Amino acid sequence: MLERTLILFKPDALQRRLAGRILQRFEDKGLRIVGLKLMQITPQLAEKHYEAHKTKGFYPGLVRFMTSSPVVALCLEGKDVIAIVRKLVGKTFGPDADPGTIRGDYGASKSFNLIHASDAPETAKREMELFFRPEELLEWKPADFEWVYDVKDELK
Ligand code: FUP
Repeated sequence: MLERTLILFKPDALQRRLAGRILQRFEDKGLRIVGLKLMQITPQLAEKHYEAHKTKGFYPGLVRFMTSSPVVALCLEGKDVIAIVRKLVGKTFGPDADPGTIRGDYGASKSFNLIHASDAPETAKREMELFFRPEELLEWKPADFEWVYDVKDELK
C-alpha cells in the first residue's frame, strides 16, 4: 500500500553536513519526496512531537537538542515506506545500530542520533500534520515509478 512518513534530519545531521548523504539514501531506495524544508523547531513543537516521552528523564535534554539548530523536515511516499525507512534508519542509537543503516554508519552517540522517522501509520499522520501544511505536500509521479515498483503489484 502507498504510504507516507515523516522524517527529520536532526540538528547533529545538519551541523555535521550529512543532510545530502542521508537524503541520497532515500532517493537511491526509490522513495518519492513529497515534502521537504529546512526549519527551526520551536520548543512547543519539539515538546508536542515527543510528548510520548514527557515523563522520561531525557525529555528536557531531547527538547533542547531538537531546538538547538535547524532541522530538515522530509515527507516520503512509497509502498510500505514507514517500515522501509525505519530499516534504513536503524536502531535508536548509533553504537547499537547495524552497519549499512544511517545511524549505524554515521552515529556514535547515545543521545544525538541524527534522524527521526515515524514508526506507524497513526504516528506518521500525526507527525506530518505537525510539520507540514497540507499544501506543502505535493502529489506527483516520478518518471521511473514503473521500474521501482512492479506495476502488477496492487499499486496504481
Ligand atoms: P526512535 O523511534 O528510534 O527515534 O526512538 P524512541 O522513540 O525510543 O526515542 C525518541 C528519541 O528520544 C530518540 F531519538 C533519542 C531520545 N532518547 C534519548 O535521548 N535517550 C533515551 O534513553 C531514549 C531515547
